[in-house]
Amino acid sequence: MKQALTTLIAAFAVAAASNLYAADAASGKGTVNRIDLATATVNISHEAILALKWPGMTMDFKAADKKLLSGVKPGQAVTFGLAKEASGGYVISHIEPAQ
Ligand SMILES: [Cu+2]
Repeated sequence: MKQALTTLIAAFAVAAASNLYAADAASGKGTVNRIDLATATVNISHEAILALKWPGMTMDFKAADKKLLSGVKPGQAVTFGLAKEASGGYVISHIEPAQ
């Protein structure tokens, strides 16, 4: 039991270090242009996302929860994770200022 817990903590540490959470399909980097809390939407000019074979582009992303958008602001460089929805689309699962 204790060993299982240790393994779990180690797995989280690796996930946090790689900035790719267990449920994420991909992670990306970009700059925030606009945030619309009413619709939980953020517009980002993002770099290429190789895991999804997306080129760099400017687009709206829906956040899984609008609270995720409270830690970032327009003009800021950010890193973010994308989770795949049942519908096949991608939503922001986490987003934070770039280091
Ligand atoms: Cu895009």
